[in-house]
Amino acid sequence: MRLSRLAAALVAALPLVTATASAASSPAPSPIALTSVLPAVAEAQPDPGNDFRITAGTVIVGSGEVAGQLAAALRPATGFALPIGAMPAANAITLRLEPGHGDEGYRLTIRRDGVELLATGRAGLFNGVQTLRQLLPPAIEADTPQRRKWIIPGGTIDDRPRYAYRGTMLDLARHFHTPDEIRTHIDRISRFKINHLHLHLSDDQGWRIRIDAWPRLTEIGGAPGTGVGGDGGGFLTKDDYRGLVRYAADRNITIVPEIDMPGHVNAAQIAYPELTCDGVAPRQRTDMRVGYSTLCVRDEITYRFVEDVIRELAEMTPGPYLHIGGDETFATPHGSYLAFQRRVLPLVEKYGKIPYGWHEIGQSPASATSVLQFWGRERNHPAVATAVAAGAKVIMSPADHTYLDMEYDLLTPGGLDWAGAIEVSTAYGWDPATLLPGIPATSILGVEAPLWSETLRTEDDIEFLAFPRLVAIAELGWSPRVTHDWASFRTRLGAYGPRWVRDGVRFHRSPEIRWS
Ligand code: TNX
Repeated sequence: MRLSRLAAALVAALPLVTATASAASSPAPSPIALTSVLPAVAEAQPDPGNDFRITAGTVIVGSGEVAGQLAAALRPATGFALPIGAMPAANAITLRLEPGHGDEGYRLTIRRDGVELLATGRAGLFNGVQTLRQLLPPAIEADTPQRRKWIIPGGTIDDRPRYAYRGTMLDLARHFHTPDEIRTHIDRISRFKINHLHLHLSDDQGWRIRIDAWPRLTEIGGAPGTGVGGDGGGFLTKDDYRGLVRYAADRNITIVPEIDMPGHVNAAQIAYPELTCDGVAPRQRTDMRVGYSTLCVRDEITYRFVEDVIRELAEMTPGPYLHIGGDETFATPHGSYLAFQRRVLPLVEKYGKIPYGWHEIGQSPASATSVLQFWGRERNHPAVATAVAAGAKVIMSPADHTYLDMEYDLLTPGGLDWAGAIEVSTAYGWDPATLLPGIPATSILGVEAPLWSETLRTEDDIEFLAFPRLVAIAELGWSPRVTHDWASFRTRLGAYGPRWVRDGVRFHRSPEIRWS
């Protein structure tokens, strides 16, 4: 009797013993869902029994630069060696090129015995690596070894962008940002598959890029005190700029340079008074008004200046776009504006670049081969519709949804308010394909969120206004419309918070989001 009771107890305990034994040999399931990625992935098939665990014996297999980037991202927190090899191996994360995944798409397969990342080219591999990093726990962001299990949820992701252009802009003219600050920003934005960084390099307050043929532009326009309110100042040398172009390219980001003209040129005219119609240097302006300056459209020297600037910028810019501004030209008569664009838009093409400008350039018939950056708040825009019908393409930056320099609400510090307060739900709550009636979806190249810098100086200021809103714009640009879902977005964003905390990013803790 006693014996059989003992036997029964033993039998009852058996499954428990077995369960404990199997838990020790296979990892606890990943707490992270395959679908938790920002921006949302196009397709995901979870396979919960098939999680992969990174261990001290894991190797990274791949011959290109992205394999090195992955290893560098995972080594600090795991403390593992994660050697890189070229030959197939067990317990490996394998990166491999294979046609059929599009310019930037990738396929990620995660199984107990290994991870495989496939892409047509380097850009797709880079994007897949960003996804992989988010599938690991937030502690992976730490820069010292963390004692924990590194489990990646099993399954397959097939991902690709909705739009080819997903951008953001930094304004170096109103407040200069140093190359170091720009590199840090590039690191942060590249995590969300942003692939263009537009640099606003000149404005009334300052001129921030060296042009050899017109050296006083930066000697005077980049001097100390040329930021808004007499702050800061500074400029990029050509080496700085080329270095940034390379740094960005390594992170799948194309630099888009902008010289704003024919308005927003006060700094240039102080340096070279011959660029005004009366030849008299204007007084220095570091206030925040716009629309008071204009190049002298009837003078030939204006076009020598513009051509030199375009040529030198094009020479150091491998990307396809050259942005010529064209906004808020209240001091340029309409006819003069059209005459200016008729000469200047073809000059951009002469130097091998696609002309890109604020949507006002759409008033010019010469803009048919250009890209218009729509920044308006109005939704009916006949001039833009006409330019698009003639062939122009559009990048969507509606100020009331994408302007990262607008305040979040009445209480948060920094930012302007002319386009309204923009909380995360406002940044997320629109569709680039349907915002402007009469613009066919095929004419829209993508989205961009500009960050004007009248009210910001430091890296912290940049981060606070950019994050988390920029992630909403990144998702509108990357993820298929069928994935658009505020409830899902805010959950995924809330779960991302600890990564920014680990990474030292001073993001806005929006009350709309439940931050974990
Ligand atoms: C409008 S948007 C501007 C900029 C200002 C910005 C401030 C656009 C094309 N021009 O000159 O910096 O508002 O939000």
